[in-house]
Amino acid sequence: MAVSEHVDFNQFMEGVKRRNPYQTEFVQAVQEVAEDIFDFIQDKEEYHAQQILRRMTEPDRVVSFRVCWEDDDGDIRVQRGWRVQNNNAIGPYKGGIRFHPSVNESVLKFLAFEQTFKNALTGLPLGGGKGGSNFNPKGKSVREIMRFCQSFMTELYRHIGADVDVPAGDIGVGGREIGYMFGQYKRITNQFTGVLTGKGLEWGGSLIRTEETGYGAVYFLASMLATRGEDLTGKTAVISGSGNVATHAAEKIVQLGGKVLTLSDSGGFIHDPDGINQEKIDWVKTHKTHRRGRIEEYVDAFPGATFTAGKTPWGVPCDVALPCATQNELLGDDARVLVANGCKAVSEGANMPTDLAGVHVFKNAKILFAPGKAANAGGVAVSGLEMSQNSGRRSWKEDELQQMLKDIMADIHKSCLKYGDQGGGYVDYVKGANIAGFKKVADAMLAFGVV
Ligand code: NDP
Ligand code: 2IT
Repeated sequence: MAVSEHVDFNQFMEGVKRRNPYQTEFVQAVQEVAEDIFDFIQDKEEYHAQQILRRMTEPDRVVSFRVCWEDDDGDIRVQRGWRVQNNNAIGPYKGGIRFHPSVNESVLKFLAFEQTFKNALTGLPLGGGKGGSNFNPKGKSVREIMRFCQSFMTELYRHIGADVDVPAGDIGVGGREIGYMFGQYKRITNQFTGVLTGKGLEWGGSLIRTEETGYGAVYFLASMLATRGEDLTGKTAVISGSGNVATHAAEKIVQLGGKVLTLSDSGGFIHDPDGINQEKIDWVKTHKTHRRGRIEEYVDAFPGATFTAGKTPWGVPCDVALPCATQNELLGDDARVLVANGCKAVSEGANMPTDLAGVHVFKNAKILFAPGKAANAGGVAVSGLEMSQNSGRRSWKEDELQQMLKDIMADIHKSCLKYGDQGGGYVDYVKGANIAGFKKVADAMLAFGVV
Protein backbone atom coordinates (compact mmCIF):
# COMPACT_ATOMS: atom_id res chain seq x y z
CA MET A 1 0.00 0.00 0.00
CA ALA A 2 1.28 3.48 -0.85
CA VAL A 3 2.42 5.09 2.40
CA SER A 4 1.41 8.59 1.21
CA GLU A 5 -2.24 7.57 1.11
CA HIS A 6 -2.19 8.03 4.88
CA VAL A 7 -0.09 11.17 5.02
CA ASP A 8 -2.12 14.30 5.65
CA PHE A 9 -0.93 17.86 5.01
CA ASN A 10 0.48 18.35 8.52
CA GLN A 11 2.39 15.08 8.47
CA PHE A 12 3.73 15.91 5.03
CA MET A 13 4.99 19.33 6.19
CA GLU A 14 6.49 17.80 9.35
CA GLY A 15 8.50 15.49 7.08
CA VAL A 16 9.66 18.36 4.87
CA LYS A 17 10.78 20.31 7.97
CA ARG A 18 12.56 17.28 9.45
CA ARG A 19 14.44 16.53 6.26
CA ASN A 20 15.44 20.17 5.67
CA PRO A 21 16.50 21.57 9.04
CA TYR A 22 17.16 25.34 9.12
CA GLN A 23 16.02 25.70 5.48
CA THR A 24 13.17 28.07 6.28
CA GLU A 25 12.82 29.61 2.80
CA PHE A 26 12.66 26.19 1.17
CA VAL A 27 10.09 24.91 3.68
CA GLN A 28 8.01 28.08 3.12
CA ALA A 29 8.00 27.65 -0.68
CA VAL A 30 6.97 23.99 -0.35
CA GLN A 31 4.20 24.84 2.11
CA GLU A 32 2.73 27.52 -0.16
CA VAL A 33 2.49 24.95 -2.98
CA ALA A 34 1.43 21.99 -0.83
CA GLU A 35 -1.51 23.93 0.67
CA ASP A 36 -3.10 23.93 -2.78
CA ILE A 37 -1.84 20.61 -4.12
CA PHE A 38 -3.15 18.53 -1.21
CA ASP A 39 -6.68 19.64 -2.12
CA PHE A 40 -6.14 19.00 -5.80
CA ILE A 41 -4.74 15.46 -5.48
CA GLN A 42 -7.20 14.36 -2.80
CA ASP A 43 -9.13 12.17 -5.26
CA LYS A 44 -6.24 11.45 -7.66
CA GLU A 45 -4.84 8.11 -6.59
CA GLU A 46 -1.99 7.94 -9.10
CA TYR A 47 -0.27 11.04 -7.67
CA HIS A 48 -0.49 9.57 -4.17
CA ALA A 49 0.63 6.07 -5.09
CA GLN A 50 3.61 7.42 -7.00
CA GLN A 51 4.50 9.90 -4.21
CA ILE A 52 4.78 12.67 -6.79
CA LEU A 53 4.71 15.65 -4.41
CA ARG A 54 7.19 13.98 -2.06
CA ARG A 55 9.53 13.34 -5.00
CA MET A 56 9.17 16.94 -6.23
CA THR A 57 10.38 18.28 -2.89
CA GLU A 58 13.66 16.41 -3.22
CA PRO A 59 15.94 18.19 -5.75
CA ASP A 60 17.46 15.89 -8.38
CA ARG A 61 20.83 17.08 -7.08
CA VAL A 62 22.48 19.92 -5.21
CA VAL A 63 26.04 20.66 -6.31
CA SER A 64 28.08 22.78 -3.93
CA PHE A 65 31.61 23.95 -4.47
CA ARG A 66 34.40 26.27 -3.34
CA VAL A 67 35.09 29.42 -5.36
CA CYS A 68 38.51 31.00 -4.75
CA TRP A 69 39.50 34.31 -6.27
CA GLU A 70 42.12 37.01 -5.77
CA ASP A 71 41.03 40.56 -4.88
CA ASP A 72 42.73 43.75 -6.08
CA ASP A 73 44.98 43.80 -3.00
CA GLY A 74 46.27 40.33 -3.84
CA ASP A 75 44.39 38.71 -0.95
CA ILE A 76 42.77 35.30 -1.49
CA ARG A 77 39.01 35.20 -0.99
CA VAL A 78 36.95 32.03 -0.55
CA GLN A 79 33.25 31.88 -1.44
CA ARG A 80 30.63 29.15 -1.68
CA GLY A 81 28.99 28.29 -5.01
CA TRP A 82 25.96 26.11 -5.71
CA ARG A 83 23.81 24.78 -8.50
CA VAL A 84 20.50 23.22 -7.50
CA GLN A 85 19.15 21.00 -10.29
CA ASN A 86 15.62 20.57 -9.05
CA ASN A 87 13.62 18.79 -11.73
CA ASN A 88 14.16 18.04 -15.43
CA ALA A 89 10.93 16.12 -16.14
CA ILE A 90 9.82 18.49 -18.91
CA GLY A 91 13.12 19.95 -20.17
CA PRO A 92 16.72 20.81 -19.28
CA TYR A 93 17.21 22.46 -15.89
CA LYS A 94 16.74 26.21 -16.30
CA GLY A 95 16.99 29.12 -13.90
CA GLY A 96 19.10 32.07 -12.90
CA ILE A 97 22.30 32.60 -10.92
CA ARG A 98 22.23 34.91 -7.89
CA PHE A 99 25.25 36.66 -6.34
CA HIS A 100 24.29 38.09 -2.95
CA PRO A 101 25.66 37.66 0.58
CA SER A 102 22.31 36.18 1.70
CA VAL A 103 22.60 33.23 -0.72
CA ASN A 104 22.65 29.82 0.94
CA GLU A 105 21.37 26.33 0.15
CA SER A 106 17.88 27.05 1.49
CA VAL A 107 17.45 30.15 -0.67
CA LEU A 108 18.63 28.36 -3.81
CA LYS A 109 16.48 25.30 -3.11
CA PHE A 110 13.39 27.47 -2.71
CA LEU A 111 14.20 29.34 -5.92
CA ALA A 112 14.81 26.11 -7.88
CA PHE A 113 11.55 24.62 -6.53
CA GLU A 114 9.54 27.72 -7.54
CA GLN A 115 11.30 27.83 -10.90
CA THR A 116 10.11 24.31 -11.70
CA PHE A 117 6.46 25.39 -11.48
CA LYS A 118 7.06 28.74 -13.19
CA ASN A 119 8.86 27.15 -16.12
CA ALA A 120 6.07 24.59 -16.52
CA LEU A 121 3.55 27.44 -16.68
CA THR A 122 5.36 29.02 -19.65
CA GLY A 123 4.37 26.02 -21.79
CA LEU A 124 7.99 25.75 -22.95
CA PRO A 125 10.13 22.62 -22.45
CA LEU A 126 12.08 23.90 -19.44
CA GLY A 127 12.94 22.10 -16.20
CA GLY A 128 13.78 23.95 -12.98
CA GLY A 129 17.11 24.91 -11.43
CA LYS A 130 18.88 27.79 -9.69
CA GLY A 131 22.44 28.61 -8.68
CA GLY A 132 24.58 31.25 -7.14
CA SER A 133 27.07 32.29 -4.55
CA ASN A 134 27.33 34.26 -1.32
CA PHE A 135 29.73 36.57 -3.20
CA ASN A 136 28.82 40.25 -2.62
CA PRO A 137 29.32 42.28 -5.80
CA LYS A 138 28.79 45.59 -3.91
CA GLY A 139 31.99 47.61 -3.67
CA LYS A 140 33.96 45.22 -5.89
CA SER A 141 35.91 46.49 -8.89
CA VAL A 142 34.97 45.32 -12.38
CA ARG A 143 38.17 43.24 -12.53
CA GLU A 144 37.30 41.56 -9.23
CA ILE A 145 33.84 40.70 -10.55
CA MET A 146 35.41 39.28 -13.71
CA ARG A 147 37.86 37.12 -11.76
CA PHE A 148 35.07 35.88 -9.52
CA CYS A 149 32.83 34.98 -12.49
CA GLN A 150 35.68 33.13 -14.17
CA SER A 151 36.46 31.15 -11.05
CA PHE A 152 32.76 30.36 -10.49
CA MET A 153 32.41 29.05 -14.05
CA THR A 154 35.64 27.03 -13.84
CA GLU A 155 33.73 24.66 -11.55
CA LEU A 156 30.17 25.19 -12.80
CA TYR A 157 30.98 24.38 -16.45
CA ARG A 158 31.15 20.62 -15.83
CA HIS A 159 27.57 20.55 -14.50
CA ILE A 160 25.80 22.55 -17.22
CA GLY A 161 25.20 22.39 -20.98
CA ALA A 162 22.72 23.55 -23.64
CA ASP A 163 20.71 20.29 -23.24
CA VAL A 164 21.58 19.73 -19.57
CA ASP A 165 21.19 22.90 -17.53
CA VAL A 166 21.04 26.49 -18.80
CA PRO A 167 21.66 29.23 -16.20
CA ALA A 168 20.82 32.94 -16.61
CA GLY A 169 20.89 36.10 -14.47
CA ASP A 170 19.15 36.97 -11.20
CA ILE A 171 19.99 39.34 -8.32
CA GLY A 172 23.55 40.63 -8.76
CA VAL A 173 23.97 38.90 -12.13
CA GLY A 174 23.21 40.90 -15.29
CA GLY A 175 24.57 41.13 -18.83
CA ARG A 176 28.13 41.89 -17.72
CA GLU A 177 28.40 38.86 -15.43
CA ILE A 178 26.77 36.58 -18.03
CA GLY A 179 29.44 37.82 -20.48
CA TYR A 180 32.31 36.93 -18.16
CA MET A 181 30.80 33.51 -17.40
CA PHE A 182 30.04 32.73 -21.06
CA GLY A 183 33.55 33.80 -22.04
CA GLN A 184 35.06 31.42 -19.48
CA TYR A 185 32.74 28.54 -20.49
CA LYS A 186 33.75 28.99 -24.12
CA ARG A 187 37.42 29.16 -23.21
CA ILE A 188 37.30 25.95 -21.17
CA THR A 189 35.12 23.85 -23.51
CA ASN A 190 35.94 25.43 -26.90
CA GLN A 191 32.19 25.29 -27.63
CA PHE A 192 29.88 28.11 -28.63
CA THR A 193 26.49 26.81 -27.46
CA GLY A 194 23.37 28.25 -25.86
CA VAL A 195 24.60 27.26 -22.40
CA LEU A 196 23.55 30.54 -20.77
CA THR A 197 20.73 32.98 -21.51
CA GLY A 198 20.67 36.72 -21.07
CA LYS A 199 23.61 36.93 -23.48
CA GLY A 200 24.55 40.07 -25.42
CA LEU A 201 22.85 40.58 -28.78
CA GLU A 202 26.16 40.22 -30.64
CA TRP A 203 26.86 36.78 -29.16
CA GLY A 204 23.65 34.81 -29.19
CA GLY A 205 21.38 36.87 -26.96
CA SER A 206 17.73 37.60 -27.63
CA LEU A 207 15.95 40.88 -28.09
CA ILE A 208 13.58 41.84 -25.23
CA ARG A 209 15.20 39.49 -22.64
CA THR A 210 16.34 42.34 -20.37
CA GLU A 211 12.98 44.09 -20.21
CA GLU A 212 10.50 41.29 -20.09
CA THR A 213 10.48 40.16 -16.46
CA GLY A 214 9.34 43.60 -15.33
CA TYR A 215 7.16 44.23 -18.39
CA GLY A 216 5.57 40.78 -18.06
CA ALA A 217 4.66 41.37 -14.40
CA VAL A 218 2.76 44.48 -15.51
CA TYR A 219 1.07 42.68 -18.44
CA PHE A 220 -0.09 40.06 -15.95
CA LEU A 221 -1.34 42.79 -13.62
CA ALA A 222 -3.26 44.36 -16.52
CA SER A 223 -4.84 40.97 -17.37
CA MET A 224 -5.98 40.59 -13.76
CA LEU A 225 -7.46 44.10 -13.67
CA ALA A 226 -9.23 43.40 -16.98
CA THR A 227 -11.19 40.56 -15.32
CA ARG A 228 -12.78 43.32 -13.18
CA GLY A 229 -13.25 45.69 -16.12
CA GLU A 230 -10.35 47.94 -15.09
CA ASP A 231 -7.01 49.06 -16.51
CA LEU A 232 -3.90 50.89 -15.33
CA THR A 233 -4.83 54.36 -16.53
CA GLY A 234 -4.52 56.81 -13.63
CA LYS A 235 -3.68 54.07 -11.11
CA THR A 236 -0.99 54.71 -8.49
CA ALA A 237 1.69 52.03 -8.11
CA VAL A 238 4.05 51.24 -5.26
CA ILE A 239 7.12 49.30 -6.41
CA SER A 240 10.01 47.89 -4.35
CA GLY A 241 13.53 47.34 -5.68
CA SER A 242 15.46 49.43 -8.19
CA GLY A 243 17.18 46.74 -10.23
CA ASN A 244 16.34 45.09 -13.52
CA VAL A 245 12.84 43.91 -12.64
CA ALA A 246 11.72 46.99 -10.67
CA THR A 247 12.87 49.60 -13.21
CA HIS A 248 11.26 47.77 -16.14
CA ALA A 249 8.03 47.23 -14.19
CA ALA A 250 8.01 50.98 -13.47
CA GLU A 251 8.63 51.74 -17.14
CA LYS A 252 5.66 49.65 -18.29
CA ILE A 253 3.33 51.07 -15.62
CA VAL A 254 4.17 54.57 -16.90
CA GLN A 255 3.67 53.46 -20.55
CA LEU A 256 0.22 52.10 -19.67
CA GLY A 257 -0.84 55.37 -18.03
CA GLY A 258 -0.17 54.62 -14.36
CA LYS A 259 1.78 56.68 -11.82
CA VAL A 260 4.75 55.13 -9.98
CA LEU A 261 5.22 56.50 -6.47
CA THR A 262 8.10 54.50 -4.99
CA LEU A 263 11.27 52.49 -5.62
CA SER A 264 13.66 51.03 -3.05
CA ASP A 265 16.88 49.17 -2.35
CA SER A 266 18.32 47.43 0.69
CA GLY A 267 18.90 50.88 2.30
CA GLY A 268 15.27 52.05 2.23
CA PHE A 269 12.68 53.52 -0.15
CA ILE A 270 12.09 56.77 -2.01
CA HIS A 271 8.61 58.27 -2.37
CA ASP A 272 8.04 60.71 -5.21
CA PRO A 273 4.48 62.12 -5.04
CA ASP A 274 4.95 63.76 -8.47
CA GLY A 275 5.41 60.32 -10.01
CA ILE A 276 8.56 58.56 -11.23
CA ASN A 277 8.38 59.25 -14.97
CA GLN A 278 10.54 57.80 -17.77
CA GLU A 279 13.26 60.43 -17.35
CA LYS A 280 13.54 59.61 -13.66
CA ILE A 281 13.49 55.85 -14.35
CA ASP A 282 16.37 56.31 -16.83
CA TRP A 283 18.26 58.21 -14.14
CA VAL A 284 17.70 55.32 -11.67
CA LYS A 285 18.86 52.73 -14.22
CA THR A 286 22.10 54.59 -14.91
CA HIS A 287 22.61 55.44 -11.25
CA LYS A 288 22.11 51.88 -9.95
CA THR A 289 23.69 49.93 -12.81
CA HIS A 290 26.53 52.07 -14.12
CA ARG A 291 27.32 54.33 -11.19
CA ARG A 292 26.41 51.54 -8.74
CA GLY A 293 24.86 54.21 -6.50
CA ARG A 294 22.23 54.02 -3.77
CA ILE A 295 18.54 54.86 -4.20
CA GLU A 296 18.71 57.47 -1.44
CA GLU A 297 20.65 59.74 -3.81
CA TYR A 298 17.43 60.06 -5.87
CA VAL A 299 16.23 62.81 -3.52
CA ASP A 300 19.26 64.98 -4.39
CA ALA A 301 18.47 64.68 -8.09
CA PHE A 302 14.68 65.08 -7.65
CA PRO A 303 14.04 67.27 -4.59
CA GLY A 304 10.26 66.70 -4.51
CA ALA A 305 10.93 63.15 -3.25
CA THR A 306 11.65 61.81 0.24
CA PHE A 307 13.84 58.92 1.40
CA THR A 308 12.90 56.64 4.30
CA ALA A 309 15.83 54.61 5.59
CA GLY A 310 15.54 50.95 6.56
CA LYS A 311 11.87 50.59 5.56
CA THR A 312 9.87 48.98 2.75
CA PRO A 313 7.36 51.14 0.79
CA TRP A 314 4.11 49.26 1.56
CA GLY A 315 2.74 51.98 3.85
CA VAL A 316 2.35 54.40 0.92
CA PRO A 317 -1.31 54.28 -0.18
CA CYS A 318 -1.70 52.91 -3.72
CA ASP A 319 -4.03 51.17 -6.18
CA VAL A 320 -1.53 48.48 -7.17
CA ALA A 321 1.69 47.10 -5.65
CA LEU A 322 4.63 45.32 -7.27
CA PRO A 323 7.23 43.79 -4.94
CA CYS A 324 10.31 43.50 -7.22
CA ALA A 325 13.32 43.23 -4.88
CA THR A 326 13.68 39.97 -2.97
CA GLN A 327 12.04 37.17 -0.93
CA ASN A 328 10.03 37.93 2.22
CA GLU A 329 10.05 41.69 1.73
CA LEU A 330 6.25 41.98 2.16
CA LEU A 331 5.04 40.53 5.45
CA GLY A 332 1.60 39.85 6.91
CA ASP A 333 1.37 43.31 8.54
CA ASP A 334 2.42 45.01 5.29
CA ALA A 335 -0.29 43.08 3.44
CA ARG A 336 -2.88 44.23 5.98
CA VAL A 337 -1.78 47.86 5.53
CA LEU A 338 -1.98 47.57 1.72
CA VAL A 339 -5.48 46.09 1.89
CA ALA A 340 -6.63 48.68 4.45
CA ASN A 341 -5.32 51.47 2.18
CA GLY A 342 -7.46 50.18 -0.71
CA CYS A 343 -4.84 48.37 -2.81
CA LYS A 344 -6.75 46.38 -5.45
CA ALA A 345 -4.01 44.25 -6.99
CA VAL A 346 -0.53 42.90 -6.25
CA SER A 347 1.76 41.43 -8.90
CA GLU A 348 5.00 39.81 -7.72
CA GLY A 349 7.99 40.71 -9.89
CA ALA A 350 10.34 39.11 -7.35
CA ASN A 351 10.33 35.45 -6.28
CA MET A 352 8.35 34.79 -3.09
CA PRO A 353 8.44 38.44 -1.92
CA THR A 354 5.26 37.93 0.13
CA ASP A 355 5.57 35.71 3.18
CA LEU A 356 2.94 33.04 3.97
CA ALA A 357 1.04 35.32 6.36
CA GLY A 358 0.87 37.99 3.64
CA VAL A 359 -0.36 35.47 1.06
CA HIS A 360 -3.15 34.47 3.43
CA VAL A 361 -4.11 38.13 4.01
CA PHE A 362 -4.41 38.75 0.25
CA LYS A 363 -6.35 35.51 -0.28
CA ASN A 364 -8.78 36.28 2.54
CA ALA A 365 -9.31 39.84 1.29
CA LYS A 366 -9.92 38.37 -2.20
CA ILE A 367 -7.86 41.05 -3.89
CA LEU A 368 -6.16 40.32 -7.22
CA PHE A 369 -2.88 38.69 -6.22
CA ALA A 370 -0.44 37.18 -8.73
CA PRO A 371 2.34 34.99 -7.33
CA GLY A 372 5.82 35.42 -8.80
CA LYS A 373 5.75 32.04 -10.47
CA ALA A 374 3.00 33.35 -12.77
CA ALA A 375 3.65 37.10 -12.85
CA ASN A 376 7.42 37.13 -13.37
CA ALA A 377 7.57 34.22 -15.83
CA GLY A 378 8.13 36.61 -18.76
CA GLY A 379 11.88 36.66 -18.14
CA VAL A 380 12.43 32.93 -18.22
CA ALA A 381 9.97 32.63 -21.11
CA VAL A 382 12.18 34.88 -23.24
CA SER A 383 15.14 32.82 -22.00
CA GLY A 384 13.35 29.76 -23.42
CA LEU A 385 12.93 31.62 -26.71
CA GLU A 386 16.64 32.54 -26.61
CA MET A 387 17.44 28.82 -26.31
CA SER A 388 15.25 28.06 -29.34
CA GLN A 389 16.99 30.77 -31.36
CA ASN A 390 20.41 29.40 -30.34
CA SER A 391 19.44 25.83 -31.31
CA GLY A 392 18.13 27.05 -34.66
CA ARG A 393 21.20 29.29 -35.12
CA ARG A 394 19.04 32.30 -35.90
CA SER A 395 17.54 35.45 -34.33
CA TRP A 396 13.89 36.37 -34.32
CA LYS A 397 12.68 39.91 -34.83
CA GLU A 398 11.36 42.00 -31.97
CA ASP A 399 7.72 41.93 -33.09
CA GLU A 400 7.83 38.11 -33.50
CA LEU A 401 9.23 37.74 -29.99
CA GLN A 402 6.78 40.19 -28.51
CA GLN A 403 3.86 38.29 -30.02
CA MET A 404 5.20 34.96 -28.67
CA LEU A 405 5.65 36.44 -25.22
CA LYS A 406 2.21 38.03 -25.24
CA ASP A 407 0.71 34.62 -26.09
CA ILE A 408 2.73 32.92 -23.33
CA MET A 409 1.66 35.44 -20.67
CA ALA A 410 -1.98 35.22 -21.82
CA ASP A 411 -1.81 31.39 -21.61
CA ILE A 412 -0.40 31.59 -18.06
CA HIS A 413 -3.28 33.85 -17.09
CA LYS A 414 -5.72 31.39 -18.68
CA SER A 415 -4.15 28.45 -16.77
CA CYS A 416 -4.56 30.38 -13.51
CA LEU A 417 -8.22 31.00 -14.28
CA LYS A 418 -8.74 27.33 -15.18
CA TYR A 419 -7.55 26.02 -11.81
CA GLY A 420 -8.02 29.10 -9.62
CA ASP A 421 -11.55 30.31 -10.36
CA GLN A 422 -13.40 30.16 -7.03
CA GLY A 423 -16.70 31.46 -8.35
CA GLY A 424 -18.41 34.72 -7.38
CA GLY A 425 -15.87 36.70 -9.40
CA TYR A 426 -12.87 35.66 -7.30
CA VAL A 427 -9.81 33.99 -8.84
CA ASP A 428 -7.21 32.49 -6.51
CA TYR A 429 -4.17 33.00 -8.78
CA VAL A 430 -1.83 31.29 -6.29
CA LYS A 431 -3.89 28.13 -6.38
CA GLY A 432 -4.34 28.34 -10.16
CA ALA A 433 -0.59 28.71 -10.79
CA ASN A 434 0.37 25.99 -8.31
CA ILE A 435 -2.04 23.42 -9.73
CA ALA A 436 -1.35 24.16 -13.41
CA GLY A 437 2.43 24.01 -12.86
CA PHE A 438 2.18 20.90 -10.70
CA LYS A 439 -0.03 18.99 -13.14
CA LYS A 440 2.29 19.38 -16.10
CA VAL A 441 5.41 18.28 -14.22
CA ALA A 442 3.56 15.54 -12.32
CA ASP A 443 2.12 13.97 -15.47
CA ALA A 444 5.57 13.86 -17.07
CA MET A 445 6.96 12.21 -13.92
CA LEU A 446 4.19 9.60 -14.00
CA ALA A 447 5.23 8.68 -17.55
CA PHE A 448 8.81 8.00 -16.46
CA GLY A 449 8.00 5.47 -13.72
CA VAL A 450 9.94 5.37 -10.48
CA VAL A 451 13.11 7.34 -11.18
P1 NDP B 1 18.86 43.17 -9.42
O1 NDP B 1 20.15 42.70 -8.85
O2 NDP B 1 18.87 43.87 -10.73
O3 NDP B 1 18.12 44.13 -8.37
C1 NDP B 1 17.79 43.69 -7.11
C2 NDP B 1 17.09 44.81 -6.37
O4 NDP B 1 16.53 44.29 -5.17
C3 NDP B 1 18.02 45.92 -5.95
O5 NDP B 1 17.31 47.13 -5.88
C4 NDP B 1 18.46 45.48 -4.57
O6 NDP B 1 18.91 46.51 -3.73
C5 NDP B 1 17.18 44.87 -4.04
N1 NDP B 1 17.50 43.83 -3.06
C6 NDP B 1 18.19 42.70 -3.28
N2 NDP B 1 18.31 41.99 -2.14
C7 NDP B 1 17.68 42.71 -1.19
C8 NDP B 1 17.46 42.51 0.18
N3 NDP B 1 17.92 41.41 0.81
N4 NDP B 1 16.74 43.45 0.84
C9 NDP B 1 16.28 44.57 0.22
N5 NDP B 1 16.48 44.81 -1.10
C10 NDP B 1 17.15 43.89 -1.78
O7 NDP B 1 17.92 41.88 -9.46
P2 NDP B 1 16.61 41.63 -10.32
O8 NDP B 1 15.87 42.89 -10.52
O9 NDP B 1 17.00 40.83 -11.50
O10 NDP B 1 15.80 40.63 -9.35
C11 NDP B 1 14.81 41.11 -8.43
C12 NDP B 1 13.86 39.98 -8.09
O11 NDP B 1 13.23 39.49 -9.29
C13 NDP B 1 14.51 38.75 -7.45
O12 NDP B 1 13.59 38.17 -6.55
C14 NDP B 1 14.69 37.80 -8.64
O13 NDP B 1 14.76 36.46 -8.24
C15 NDP B 1 13.42 38.09 -9.41
N6 NDP B 1 13.43 37.72 -10.81
C16 NDP B 1 14.42 38.14 -11.66
C17 NDP B 1 14.39 37.77 -12.99
C18 NDP B 1 15.41 38.24 -13.97
O14 NDP B 1 15.35 37.81 -15.13
N7 NDP B 1 16.33 39.11 -13.63
C19 NDP B 1 13.34 36.91 -13.52
C20 NDP B 1 12.30 36.58 -12.56
C21 NDP B 1 12.38 36.97 -11.27
P3 NDP B 1 20.49 46.74 -3.45
O15 NDP B 1 20.99 47.45 -4.67
O16 NDP B 1 20.55 47.53 -2.22
O17 NDP B 1 21.08 45.37 -3.30
O1 2IT C 1 13.69 33.83 -11.45
C1 2IT C 1 13.79 33.76 -12.69
O2 2IT C 1 12.86 33.34 -13.39
C2 2IT C 1 15.04 34.22 -13.31
N1 2IT C 1 15.90 34.71 -12.60
C3 2IT C 1 15.25 34.03 -14.78
C4 2IT C 1 15.64 32.62 -15.09
C5 2IT C 1 16.05 32.36 -16.51
O3 2IT C 1 16.55 31.24 -16.72
O4 2IT C 1 15.90 33.21 -17.40
